[in-house]
Amino acid sequence: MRFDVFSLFPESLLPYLKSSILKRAAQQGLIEVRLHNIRHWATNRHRMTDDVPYGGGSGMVMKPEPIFAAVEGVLGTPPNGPVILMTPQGRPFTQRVAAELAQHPRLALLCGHYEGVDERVRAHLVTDEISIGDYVLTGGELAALVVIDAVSRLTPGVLGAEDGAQNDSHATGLLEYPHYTRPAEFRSWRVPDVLLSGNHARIAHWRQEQALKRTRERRPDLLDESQQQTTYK
Ligand code: 6GU
Repeated sequence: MRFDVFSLFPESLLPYLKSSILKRAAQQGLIEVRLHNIRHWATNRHRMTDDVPYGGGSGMVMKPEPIFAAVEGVLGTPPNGPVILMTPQGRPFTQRVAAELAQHPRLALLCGHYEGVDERVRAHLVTDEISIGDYVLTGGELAALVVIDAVSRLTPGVLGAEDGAQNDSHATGLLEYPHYTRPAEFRSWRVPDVLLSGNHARIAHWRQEQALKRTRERRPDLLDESQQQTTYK
């Protein structure tokens, strides 16, 4: 899986990409993340990447020229593969969307900043828009990291075991059952007997029951099959 990230602050993604599982995945050649600074494609006198909004109002808007030049320069004209704008106005990011994106060999992630990007970028360059939740971030960089992380761990080989992601919360449609490790007793709190029983059928049954109970208590909305998926563009 290859990711091309377009941002005014691409270095802000580095520490996370250089840690733990994503670092190892990149070292093994399973993922490749290329970071592109949009400012490098700004050709005006002060390498300006934003400007005041037509019609007035507060905040700055990211100019279209450097964004088109950056994305088309890296991905061709028209761009090869999805070009995803990270924005609170996008479709909600879910495990299902992560699985859908993981089917592509290559994703471009465009991080907005300030009040947003010129509408012509959304209308004529971007093929998808994603939000990671109903709150507003200062920019799309953290959201891009969230997408890279969730999609990478669905990329074959990135997680240790072949079926590493199969039982995740949300992958099954349910929250995960409780996990325990040694010691069997810690500060008088004991691990449930069933998990020490060695009876794999009983353990599987208990886990399924716990997953259902937990989902009912915490996220009853996940059990509601009438839920609809948002589609976009
Ligand atoms: Cl993708 N970007 C920004 N700036 N804020 C967000 C978001 C994205 N998703 C939720 N809030």
